[in-house]
Amino acid sequence: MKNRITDANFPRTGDGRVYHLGLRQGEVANRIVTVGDPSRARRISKFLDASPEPFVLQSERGFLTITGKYSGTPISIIAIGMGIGNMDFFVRECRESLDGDMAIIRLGSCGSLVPELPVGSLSLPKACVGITRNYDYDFTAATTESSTYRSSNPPYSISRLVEGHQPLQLHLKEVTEATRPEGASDAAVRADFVNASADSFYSSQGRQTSFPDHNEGLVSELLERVPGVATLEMETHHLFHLAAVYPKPPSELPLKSTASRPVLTRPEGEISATGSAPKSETEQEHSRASRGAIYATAIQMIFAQRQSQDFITPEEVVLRENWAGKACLEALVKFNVQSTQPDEGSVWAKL
Ligand code: R1P
Repeated sequence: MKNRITDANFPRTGDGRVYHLGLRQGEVANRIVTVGDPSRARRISKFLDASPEPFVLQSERGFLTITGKYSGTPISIIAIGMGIGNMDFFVRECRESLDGDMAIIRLGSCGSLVPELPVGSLSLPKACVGITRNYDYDFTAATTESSTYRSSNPPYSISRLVEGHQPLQLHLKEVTEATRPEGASDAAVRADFVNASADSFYSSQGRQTSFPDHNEGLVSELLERVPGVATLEMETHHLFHLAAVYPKPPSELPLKSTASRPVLTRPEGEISATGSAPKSETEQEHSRASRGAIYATAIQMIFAQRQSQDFITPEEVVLRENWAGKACLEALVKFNVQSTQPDEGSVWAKL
């Protein structure tokens, strides 16, 4: 830590930089592609406009932000590393560094549990569950009871479902289909499956190691309990959860009457996130805490097939990262996001 930090509740440096991502207002755009692997972020950033030259910030804690423009619209690509904790830092610290709506697409890798998603397929999950290890379970016990997941103290807990933002998900699917490259003509692109995000790559995803994880039946339990579950990774559930619970801005609150509300016009070709309407004073008060809506979806590249044990080749990874990465940028800039961010002083306004 090189800089002096103030405010223990939400730590920032004197010049307004958040503690872990190192960003300040004007360095992160309202449209964001988030990835795990920094090399994936760098690969996708090659599609950004040459001018203004993209801003690049590697934080002391390893978060990499690249902000520039794509087809003239400000956009950020942020590599966060792995796990729920890093997803939490990313969403919260970006949210506090931005005004207006946020549209976030996670482009990640994952494992597949179903034959419909072989290695190399793309899945845009409609919803997620979370799988967490239960630290109150006795992992030193000699055996795992067969009924253990139904017991009051199971070794793992499977959360209820949380949905992603469907308009953004379906829009991204359309763009992905429309930009399919040669060499991926037979790759499945699905938007009808559920994803499970686990708090470990190993134990909470049912992998067997020399640790006594009591997870032999976890994957079959997951498949039995969660209809449509097809993929396993580590971050998307938390992204969807934070987006879903974040206070809605006034334009998204249920309206008592729409009779006198004028219809908002949007630029042609833009996708509307919601049916926005003007704000009443009551609505503004109601959602004072909200800095804007958070729309989140994900596109996942199947790297591993847990049934066949297949693993993707490096060449197939490059092709999919380029394809899906470009589709994310394309989809985000065509998606309507209400930004109240001033261009003045921002890194994307610099030429
Ligand atoms: C595990 O290897 C990592 O890969 C997947 C998992 O969610 C986890 O972060 O995603 P990324 O490829 O985006 O990192």
